Amino acid sequence: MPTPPDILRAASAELVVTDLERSRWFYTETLGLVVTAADDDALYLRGMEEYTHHSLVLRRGEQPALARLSYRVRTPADLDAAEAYFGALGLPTRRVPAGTTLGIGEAVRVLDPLGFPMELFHDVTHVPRLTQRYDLYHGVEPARLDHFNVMTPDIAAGHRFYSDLGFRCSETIEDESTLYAAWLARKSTVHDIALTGGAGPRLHHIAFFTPEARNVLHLCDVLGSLGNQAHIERGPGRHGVSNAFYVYLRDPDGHRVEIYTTDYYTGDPDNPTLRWDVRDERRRDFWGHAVVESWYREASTVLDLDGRPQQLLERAEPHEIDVVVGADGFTAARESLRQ
Ligand code: DHY
Repeated sequence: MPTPPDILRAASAELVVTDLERSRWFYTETLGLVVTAADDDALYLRGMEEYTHHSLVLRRGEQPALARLSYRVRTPADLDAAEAYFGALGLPTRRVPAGTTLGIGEAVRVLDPLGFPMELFHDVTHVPRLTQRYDLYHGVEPARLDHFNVMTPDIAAGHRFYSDLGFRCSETIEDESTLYAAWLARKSTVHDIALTGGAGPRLHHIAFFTPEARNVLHLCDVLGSLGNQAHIERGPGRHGVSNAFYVYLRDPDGHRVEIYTTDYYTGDPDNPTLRWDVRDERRRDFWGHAVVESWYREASTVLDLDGRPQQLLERAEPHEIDVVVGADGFTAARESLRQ
């Protein structure tokens, strides 16, 4: 096999949204992302600690969907490596010229074996640092895109694909026979991508890192004050997996966005994988709070390289929500509760 491309990090996502003005309100006024560029059909957004053009593109369209997950690679030569590597796996790849997405250089697009449209790029437009423009901070004071979370039926297959591509697995949820979820990283955090078991390919969520837990709490307070509490889906709380403080929101199209802070360093190459038992009530919420059913079941449509919605493949293995009792708060597997 050719050597895989050297991926640095999850760098940006492109979401199709149906009402660009309403999405602008949600992502800029409510969350506090900064507009790098805008035209009639798209918004290019970034956090306060992002020095590359954008980490989120919102593009106007008929149906809400994920158009693309983009990763930055270390050198321009990694694009050749990507074409050779994905080509050898028999995956459909496309090289697109610089500027196909505003601010992004030449890129390689590939449909990964899980059905997700993935893009790799190196060259990018750098933009002014806003890190110490405290006068501009608002909303949840988002620092940067942290990770993607995708829903896929076969977690073991996804784990294999990303591990071969050089991702390190930081944590899993499993039992004796089944892998329910996995968290994998290229940068030195808990993840750049997480795999959640379910019908797929669907986008479970994208996540932005915020400086402190108080930012998450303040956002929830503001959403409540303005009567916008329906945007809060799960949390706030402390994750078991990752140890991060979190809240999950749903944007005006139902795309899920996580606000995430204070996970831990994973950069040592032999960092051990933390394996959570699916029966441990602390794995998803460290305080044992219930996980709402919508969080397990709902996710965004994913487009192929030509912009067509992908067919869903059902999960053959047990669903996590079916092996825990309704909600995480009850802890035990169905079987053991019955005894
Ligand atoms: C978990 C989910 C995430 C994440 C870290 C940990 C586990 C969970 O609580 O569901 O989305 O970023």
